[in-house]
Amino acid sequence: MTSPTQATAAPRHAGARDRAELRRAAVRVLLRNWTGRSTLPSRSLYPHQWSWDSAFIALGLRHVSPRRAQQELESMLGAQWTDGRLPHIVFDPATPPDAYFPGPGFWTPETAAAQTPAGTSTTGIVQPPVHAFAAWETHLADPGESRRRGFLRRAYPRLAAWHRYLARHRDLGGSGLAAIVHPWESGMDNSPLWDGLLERVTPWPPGSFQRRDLDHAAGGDRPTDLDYGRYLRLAADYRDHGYDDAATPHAFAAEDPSFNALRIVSEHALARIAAETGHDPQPHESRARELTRALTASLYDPGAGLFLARDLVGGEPVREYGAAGLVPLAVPGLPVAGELLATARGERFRLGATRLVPSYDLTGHAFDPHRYWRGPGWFNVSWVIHRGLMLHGAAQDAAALRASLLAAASSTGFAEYVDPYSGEGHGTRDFSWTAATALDLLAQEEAAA
Ligand code: 9WN
Repeated sequence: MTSPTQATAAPRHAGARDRAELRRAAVRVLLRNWTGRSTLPSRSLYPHQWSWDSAFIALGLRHVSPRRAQQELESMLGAQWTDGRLPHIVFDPATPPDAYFPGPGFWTPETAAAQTPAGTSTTGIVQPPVHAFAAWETHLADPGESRRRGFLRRAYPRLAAWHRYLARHRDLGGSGLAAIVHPWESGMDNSPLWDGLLERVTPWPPGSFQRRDLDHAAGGDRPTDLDYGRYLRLAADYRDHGYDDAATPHAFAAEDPSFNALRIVSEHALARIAAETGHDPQPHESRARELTRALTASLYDPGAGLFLARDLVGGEPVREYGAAGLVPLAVPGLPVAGELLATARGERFRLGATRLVPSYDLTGHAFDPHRYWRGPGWFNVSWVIHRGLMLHGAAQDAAALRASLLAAASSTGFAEYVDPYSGEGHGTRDFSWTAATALDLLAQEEAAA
């Protein structure tokens, strides 16, 4: 493992030709991963449409084709359940059912079929609600085209229903914050934040299921079979209770600071979308303020200078420090932004010395620079933190992180995640949100020049 003292600074500046080449390469990735109605995160490892991936992909696509970015989001919104939830995966009918595990046969039959649009096959869990934010930003890329197509007019009721689902069905702790009921719902699946909570879950026995991810990625970069056994148990229990949040005896339930912070960012965007489409923005603005208060009161830990997740089964804060706890930096008007900035620059995350923001505490007992969400840096998370740095006046840190993200996207062939010290790529390559966030950062870099 590379030690912190060996961390090398990423090149800060690149020439115009390098930038143009990087842009072309990023566009090529998004074109290759486009199916005709949405973008696959990866043709090999993730051959379907994923929920929060689509939102990040739209943020990049809007610089290439605002219309395609709209379609990306419309395709996700088109798979909305009758209760308002947006599923974490929309299965691509053109992909063989056994190309990804757990595939459509695991999730959809019987219970879910009644709640999904006809002909659509989805999972029943969710992912972080970045969609309203992505929809608003997509609109801004070409407001004329967006209005002509009635993009926001059609999207608003669906986005509002999605947020209503979270408020009505996922406030399992009674604080107003939404609970996740599966680690996959955090999007940071294998984070050490969830280790203690998962110990209560009886895993499916090894050998009772056939993973497909290891056909496409190194075992040392991915979760273990024990993790998978637990993921499957939780998903099957939820499925077998009809994905009914009140009826399922959740063995895993947590308030995740990242999920809720992204929800607040999207609630602010919903207010703008409401105003643009002739609806009342006020309820969204009030909810964003209330949720910011609840997030800070319930999950901020002054001793750590970081937001912690809360275990709703055990009723205690989770004393593990992850990048999820820095994501609230993207929340406008966050009262503890200064403290969070200090933590980002401190020894746990070493902003400026690391290539991307590490997904987990560099000094933590479970830190691993290569394994899935247990240390490596992810481009979408760093993109959100970059936005937070800009929002809270840390323009220099933001510019350095931006340059470092672009250098890593380029040198790794748009890797899924990178060693936070060396910048070495891990997971799959030609990964869509890596290309999409690079496109957006290139546009921001150009605007700042
Ligand atoms: C399970 C698609 C998704 C991302 C998640 C990431 C990974 C899936 C997996 O890939 O999760 O949802 O099979 O490991 O953790 O954030 O949305 O890119």
